[in-house]
Amino acid sequence: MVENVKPIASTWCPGCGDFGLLASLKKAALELGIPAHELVLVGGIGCSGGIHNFLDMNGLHALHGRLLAQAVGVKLANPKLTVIAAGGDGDGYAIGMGHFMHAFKKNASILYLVMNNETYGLTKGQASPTSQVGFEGNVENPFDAVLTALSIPVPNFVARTFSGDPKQMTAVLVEALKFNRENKGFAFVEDLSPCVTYNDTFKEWRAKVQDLAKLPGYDPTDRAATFRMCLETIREGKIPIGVMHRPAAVDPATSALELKLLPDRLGPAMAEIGLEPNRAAYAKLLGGLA
Ligand SMILES: Cc1ncc(C[n+]2csc(CCOP(=O)(O)OP(=O)(O)O)c2C)c(N)n1
Ligand code: SF4
Ligand SMILES: [Mg+2]
Repeated sequence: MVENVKPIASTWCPGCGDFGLLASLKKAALELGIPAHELVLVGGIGCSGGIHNFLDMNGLHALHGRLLAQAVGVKLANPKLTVIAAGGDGDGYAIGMGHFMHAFKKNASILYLVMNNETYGLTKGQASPTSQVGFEGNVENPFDAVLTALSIPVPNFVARTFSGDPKQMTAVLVEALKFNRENKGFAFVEDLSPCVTYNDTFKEWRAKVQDLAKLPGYDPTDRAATFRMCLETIREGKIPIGVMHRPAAVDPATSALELKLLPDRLGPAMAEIGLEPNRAAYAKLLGGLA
């Protein structure tokens, strides 16, 4: 008999920003009525990546910085699944940076959630690529993932949320999951999720976040205009949040990459391997082992 091994009780510190994302993700999945067996969460390595252990859905821990490759693999194997990759700023923007950039180009219909706390929480608070100058001796300027995402002209979904604003976060996650389930392409959501133990930015971020939807001229279908709005908001000492890009129209048959999840492609997990040409390929493979 296979025993249920999860969800387990959370191992996060009380007050960790990641709890906000966990709660909003559950609400969004419930609101869309997504059955648990249709959901897969591929977690990165870090406090954030442990999120799949606390959810009653299929999940796995990927290698550090490699969760996107594994999440795209899961989606290709069975395109009917709703696949979420979730990890930290260290996982995604340091060791995983190469995969991060290419995920936008590939444009597979998965949701990538990054819990950005501007530090390596799990390994006890070292500087990460998003750390401010001066944090733990950091002398480099912080990396801005949303600006980078906006610079890649693909009809994808890009947003930033804040763990201190669960209402906005749930609305964004509902939209992102819908985008994926309609096979429209890659959805990237960065959540500002403070690490209360090593870098407690809750108060500072609450005072600084600026929902772009509240500014005049906001149009998330206009990538260049949103990019400029982000830069201006940053120049004013604020942190832009909200939906940063939402394509005006998407043709699912042509938008997603070469790894296109075309309606007539089943994916290996769904294919009948007893039929040609799979039978011949399988026999050849077995022959090679003889
Ligand atoms: C290949 C490899 N290198 C380094 C580590 C050590 N390590 C574990 S988690 C982590 C970074 C965690 O930071 P982040 O991704 O921001 O997650 P957080 O804990 O902040 O949620 C590092 C460097 C590792 N596990 N594997
Ligand atoms: S160390 Fe930081 S990121 Fe990790 S669980 Fe604790 S508060 Fe959250
Ligand atoms: Mg982190």
